[in-house]
Amino acid sequence: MGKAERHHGFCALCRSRCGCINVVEEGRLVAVEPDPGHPTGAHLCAKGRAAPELVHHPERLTRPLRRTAPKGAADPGWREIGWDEALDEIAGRLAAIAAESGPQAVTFAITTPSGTAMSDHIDWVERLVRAFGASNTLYATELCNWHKDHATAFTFGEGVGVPDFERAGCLLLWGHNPSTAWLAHGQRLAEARARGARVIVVDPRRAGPAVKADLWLAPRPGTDGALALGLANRLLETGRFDRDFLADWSNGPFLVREADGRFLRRGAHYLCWDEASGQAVALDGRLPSERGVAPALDGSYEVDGEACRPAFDHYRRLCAGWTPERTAAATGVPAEQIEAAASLLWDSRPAGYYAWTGLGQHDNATQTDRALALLYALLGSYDAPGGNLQLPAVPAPAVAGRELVTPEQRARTLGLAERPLGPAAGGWVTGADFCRAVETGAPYRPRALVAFGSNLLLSQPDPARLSRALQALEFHVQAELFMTPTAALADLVLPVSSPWEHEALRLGFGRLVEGCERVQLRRPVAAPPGEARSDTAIVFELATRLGLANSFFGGDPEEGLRHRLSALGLTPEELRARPEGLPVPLEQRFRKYAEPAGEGRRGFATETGRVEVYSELFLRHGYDPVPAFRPSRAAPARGGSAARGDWPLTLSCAKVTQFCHSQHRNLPSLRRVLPEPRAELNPATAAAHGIARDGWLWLETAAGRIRVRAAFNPQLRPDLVVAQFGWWLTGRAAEPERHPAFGEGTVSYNALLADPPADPISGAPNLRSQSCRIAAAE
Ligand SMILES: Nc1nc2c(c(=O)[nH]1)N[C@H]1C(S)=C(S)[C@@H](COP(=O)(O)OP(=O)(O)OC[C@H]3O[C@@H](n4cnc5c(=O)[nH]c(N)nc54)[C@H](O)[C@@H]3O)O[C@H]1N2
Ligand SMILES: Nc1nc2c(c(=O)[nH]1)N[C@H]1C(S)=C(S)[C@@H](COP(=O)(O)OP(=O)(O)OC[C@H]3O[C@@H](n4cnc5c(=O)[nH]c(N)nc54)[C@H](O)[C@@H]3O)O[C@H]1N2
Ligand code: SF4
Ligand SMILES: [Mo]
Repeated sequence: MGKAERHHGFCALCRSRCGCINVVEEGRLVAVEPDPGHPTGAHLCAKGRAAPELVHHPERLTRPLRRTAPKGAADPGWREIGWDEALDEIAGRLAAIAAESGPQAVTFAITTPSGTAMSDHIDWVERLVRAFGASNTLYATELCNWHKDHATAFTFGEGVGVPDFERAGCLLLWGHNPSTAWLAHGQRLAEARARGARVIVVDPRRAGPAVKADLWLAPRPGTDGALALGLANRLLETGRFDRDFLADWSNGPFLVREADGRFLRRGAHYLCWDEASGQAVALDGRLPSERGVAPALDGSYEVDGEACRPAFDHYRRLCAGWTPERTAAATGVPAEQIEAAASLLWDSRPAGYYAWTGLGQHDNATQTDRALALLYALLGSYDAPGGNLQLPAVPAPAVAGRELVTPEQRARTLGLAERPLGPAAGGWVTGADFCRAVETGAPYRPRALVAFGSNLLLSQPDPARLSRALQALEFHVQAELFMTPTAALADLVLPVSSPWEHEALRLGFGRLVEGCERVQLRRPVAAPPGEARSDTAIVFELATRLGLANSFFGGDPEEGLRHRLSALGLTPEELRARPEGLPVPLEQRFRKYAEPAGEGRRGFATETGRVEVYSELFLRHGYDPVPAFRPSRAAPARGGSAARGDWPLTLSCAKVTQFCHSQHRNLPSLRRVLPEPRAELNPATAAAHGIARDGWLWLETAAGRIRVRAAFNPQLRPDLVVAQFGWWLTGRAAEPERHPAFGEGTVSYNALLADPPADPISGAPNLRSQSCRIAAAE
């Protein structure tokens, strides 16, 4: 055995990006260990520790592959080709399609940077998409981060931020399980609890932090919006809300005309009712409190002959309908728990919160996000110490190329006409919109797909439909580590390096200001298998062949890196000499909305410059201006409607610690822990169906059925089943049996969802409150 070398790095496999020490012997990665000196290096999860199995996996792709058999053939007839041939062909085909049909005929897919190492490359990949002139990126954002990052901006003008774990008095986790999904957050939450912070978890499942929480609320899946309104109602009815914050910093005081729901304006100014002078006054850049104005938040007024009410009154009346009894009936959360949660939130301020896919994967997710954001606004903790913070970032120039997007390019994004405020506004196409355009050719037909990762057949709902759409494409390129069901449909497959095999720059690790300050250039510690290359290298090569070298630093990634670092006064050489990273000093400022800006204050980046209690933007688009709750809808039965009684159980899903999405089933140490797909259910429900502990069961929806093992969970509602998604390898890890992504014999959760109903604003399909039934399968 040679001498082991130890290299600083960070694990890029998920959002946590844990600092680590990579242990290398004779060119092989043999272990990955925590790096306690790193802002996120205190712990590693099993996936990070299993990295050597990933890096040196015998099934890694090693050479570019070309399909020689037609799509649909059982064997694609892969033939190894050289990189030049592959890249020349891709550039040639893309250029030809763009010349004939416009660059919008080429769709790109980008795998999630929260559950893969795509975070190493995404800026450059996005730059390629934008510079090429493409209008559509399949990015799973509607299933993943869009609500917390973009829907929240309808209320606060920016994304959810992160809770100030170290100073919060209360932490509210809503459909987010950091123990599984974000180790560094899980760790900070545990520390916060240890120093006495209170914790409230809203999750139908008692998992992760819910186990030790002060309060665990378990709503029926998809009823979160009603719960948020019911909680707000308790605070409003009892006067427990930060009235001063709302009066100065929200549009709650703005008068809304009864006639059309629009804000009352005088010239360019909004009006509020001043209780001090008993008349309507125009709001200007100054705060009401600075002008001695006492804005009304409730009541009805007549101004210039128009009947009107403050925006806040609309919200209050909406919430008033959500009495504890009605909320309890709608959500299944007992009224006492609703009151207890409201009290805990208020009494232990400042509060921080986080919500993720438990909230997002629903067909009512956008308004649920609004309802939760407004509940949070009532507490007055926004961007305050102990509240949700917008963290500082090192001032490196952005290279993702947003400035390259033309208005015409953006206007062509599929889904923009149907959902102008949704992901399409950012250039992201939903899976369903992509399929529809391929099927109908309207408004135009996507002809090619260039995918940087993504296992669409497993991660998107309705894989049968998606498979037909992918096979209808003229040209499909997939950059991958492994031959997945999705890659198997491609014309060309490109082998990519794992994060231990290429260099990557990380600007900040998000833990307090010290974490944000850390700039690290992770060094490769192993050679890529065969000819695998990094996504970044592929992007620069393609950009050069597409004549875009001018937008790509002459086609040289090193120059791109130098450019980014020069703004920080750093060079690649300096960072390479300091593999643990260097700090770029930053300052954490609080309540940035109150900072002076021009004549007034910075405010919030919304239409009204205030926290939007009432969204006139939504009203103009035909959506509820205050977040009325609409129950989620189950997918229709194939070929007509089935009787409701046929599908008596609710089906939801959650992630598991051992795997990310459809990945990692082939890593033996992880697979040993979780050998087969499981579904949690109440033992009483299992007993009623003759299903034994750990026994096999059929999980069936109107669209299909999968066979999974029963995992008993006595704390789960008896009418709920929570399954795992992403399974397609079910044999032993050494020789993984491959299952189809859909059809008989599949184990993929998403095959249970055919054309599920989608959120009217974001297009998020309902993945987590479906109707199902179960039967013993032994
Ligand atoms: N180990 C691991 N870590 C990951 C990933 C992974 O695949 N595996 N993926 C990464 C990515 S891309 C993401 S987006 C994040 C996701 O991170 P999270 O969203 O935190 O992860 P999930 O487990 O998908 O969902 C969180 C919780 O939502 C609950 N839930 C289900 N239905 C509902 C509902 O209707 N209402 C509420 N309130 N809760 C509900 C589930 O029981 C689950 O505990 O994780 C990232 N980290
Ligand atoms: N039912 C259900 N469906 C879901 C979810 C759910 O909770 N329930 N979660 C949703 C969420 S939050 C998300 S983000 C999506 C994720 O959807 P996807 O982005 O499709 O994620 P994966 O299924 O993990 O597929 C990622 C693929 O990229 C490859 N890969 C990994 N790293 C790299 C890399 O660095 N470069 C390249 N080129 N390829 C790489 C992997 O080998 C893998 O095949 O799934 C969504 N789908
Ligand atoms: S939580 Fe696990 S997979 Fe995610 S970055 Fe940390 S070690 Fe890697
Ligand atoms: Mo995600």
